[in-house]
Amino acid sequence: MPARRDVDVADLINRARHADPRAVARLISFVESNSPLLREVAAGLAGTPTRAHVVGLTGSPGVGKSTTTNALVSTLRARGDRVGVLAVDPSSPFSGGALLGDRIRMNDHSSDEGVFIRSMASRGQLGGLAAAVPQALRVLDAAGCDTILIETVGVGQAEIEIASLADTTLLILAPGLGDGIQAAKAGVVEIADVYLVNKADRGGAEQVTRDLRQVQGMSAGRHAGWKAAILKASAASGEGIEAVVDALTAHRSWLESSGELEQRRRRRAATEIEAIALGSVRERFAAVAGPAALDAAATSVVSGDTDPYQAAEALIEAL
Ligand SMILES: Nc1nc2c(ncn2[C@@H]2O[C@H](COP(=O)(O)OP(=O)(O)OP(=O)(O)O)[C@@H](O)[C@H]2O)c(=O)[nH]1
Ligand SMILES: [Mg+2]
Repeated sequence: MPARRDVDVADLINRARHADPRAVARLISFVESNSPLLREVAAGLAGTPTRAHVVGLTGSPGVGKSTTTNALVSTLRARGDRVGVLAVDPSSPFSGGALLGDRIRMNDHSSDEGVFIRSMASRGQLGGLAAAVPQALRVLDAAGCDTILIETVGVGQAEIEIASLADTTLLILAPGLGDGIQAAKAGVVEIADVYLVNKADRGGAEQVTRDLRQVQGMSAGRHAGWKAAILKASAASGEGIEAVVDALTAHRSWLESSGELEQRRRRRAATEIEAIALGSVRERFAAVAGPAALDAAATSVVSGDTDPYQAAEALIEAL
């Protein structure tokens, strides 16, 4: 690896714009490791609005997110799309991308030049994944991806947040996991734009569909103008996946015609800016209020020389 000063960011971006997979990988690794070069990268990528349709896939462990991602990539490729896949693990700060990479079953597409596959874990990025994911999306967008699939691991608040960074959220469920009820509890039913009951080749898919319809009837949905379709498929064989792609495309059209796309993207940018700003404040705070400074302030509070509000003010002033 060359030293940092040897990196020609402009050249990397130029190569990424020409869909060079190594340049794309390099830029996303800057995002993942919170490289000091990121600001330069972000500045270089600005100036072109996002083109790609960003689809977030979420669902409990084992429902078939990776298998579905793989099947969607096949169908999208057959339709002539260039596809980006971002596998995100918000819950494991230490595993890094490598472990996660093992979990994505993308072998079918590893030699396809029209597919970019990257994985990211939350390794201390400034602003966390809320800031990092949009930047990775920009890199994939610059590389000309028509569709970008974000696969998150597990269903929890963090995963919901990541999925919400997408234009379209696909919630996957499967029979045998008590999934309809689980999804309702986790509050994910509200954020979905399309539902997929996977493993339809197994018994119980009908029941999950019925449960889901019931939960859907009780929830407000993400937007009044769009009623999320409930589809069934077997991602493992690919059966029903064409219809999923159609539903995703229909949602994209609706987003555009309703003005919702613009709104979602503004919300996404607002979240991203906030995450970067707060991350930066936190970093600066850590610099002035290291363990020693904090310890000294704590000692004054304990001894009664000052009160905690005054002590906090003094630290904030030092920013
Ligand atoms: N019968 C059947 N099995 C499937 C189908 N799709 C996926 N599976 C199997 O379900 C298991 C889990 O699939 P994954 O795609 O890894 O699920 P995931 O949601 O990505 O799992 P995590 O990443 O661990 O949360 C695997 O053994 C798949 O082969 C399907 O359509 N039918
Ligand atoms: Mg998976």
